[in-house]
Amino acid sequence: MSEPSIFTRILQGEIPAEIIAETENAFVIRDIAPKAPVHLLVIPKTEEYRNVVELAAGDADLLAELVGLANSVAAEQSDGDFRLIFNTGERAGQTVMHVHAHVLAGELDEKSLG
Ligand code: DGP
Repeated sequence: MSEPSIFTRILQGEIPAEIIAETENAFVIRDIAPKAPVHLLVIPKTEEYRNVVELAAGDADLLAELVGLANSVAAEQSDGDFRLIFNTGERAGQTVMHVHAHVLAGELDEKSLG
């Protein structure tokens, strides 16, 4: 087994982070380095899928759950409009190989990319 991802360690309480929303299969934290007034990460509890392509192929229902959770936290934390970004692969800026969606909301500009 490889080491648990940083998000699994957060979920298990090993690394401090406020879980601001949670469903049966996913949870939400604030990004440690926000790129927008509201910058959240929506993360499946399982780290089985490294990226959104694997998640879509392996568990489309879980992908839909992430999108629904993103929508509800964006409505709670901002005006309901949001940008949803899945960095996929290192050259696209993905640093944590445990699939997660960046939710960016508030006053956004073209640089507000997760
Ligand atoms: P990505 O680059 O797409 O893999 O996004 C990973 C994000 O995770 C990055 O924007 C920063 C965030 N992040 C990394 N470590 C931590 C942490 O310990 N706590 C929180 N809240 N966010 C983290």
